[in-house]
Amino acid sequence: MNLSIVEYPDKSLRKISQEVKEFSSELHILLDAMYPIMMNTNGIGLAAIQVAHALRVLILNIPNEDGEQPKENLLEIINPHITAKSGEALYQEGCLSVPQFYEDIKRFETVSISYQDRDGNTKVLEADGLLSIAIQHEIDHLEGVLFIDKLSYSRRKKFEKEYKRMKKEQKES
Ligand code: QAP
Ligand code: CO
Repeated sequence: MNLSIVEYPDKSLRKISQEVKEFSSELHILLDAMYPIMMNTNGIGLAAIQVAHALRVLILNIPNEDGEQPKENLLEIINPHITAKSGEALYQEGCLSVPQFYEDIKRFETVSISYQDRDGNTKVLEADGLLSIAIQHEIDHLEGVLFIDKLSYSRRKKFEKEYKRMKKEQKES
């Protein structure tokens, strides 16, 4: 499967992703193709909609203390639901679909989720720290929401201006 990252302002990022009903080889092929694209682009999280598949599928691989991302730490999360959330945390986020832009975003500090794995088994996970932030960021993608949507009006305007300039410079070179 040949995947590429869809970048803002592509409107397909605004689609609502659909629940996975069949835990078939097609799903496994998608998951297996998402992993290398995330690693090769220095990502820690990727939702299927970012590779043009509007399914409630996301992967996460949070770096350990040494900054490494061994494949054993890969999380494959399908049909997630947030079951509990608490606290507040500010973290400088980025997104593979919004390259070269990072801003502080306010999220819950801790979230609990229930989800399914690639075989359809139900799992639960309580997360804090970067994993919690990443889960919330990726679940937003399933609803067509980007982290830039959470910026204040003035910061969003600043972003649009900087981003347009960057895209223009990319085209010219
Ligand atoms: C979402 O984001 C996230 O702009 C995952 O040039 C972000 O993997 C979760 C990336 C922050 C928690 C905290 C972004 C790579 C990767 C870029 C990513 C870029 C290259 C973003
Ligand atoms: Co993202």
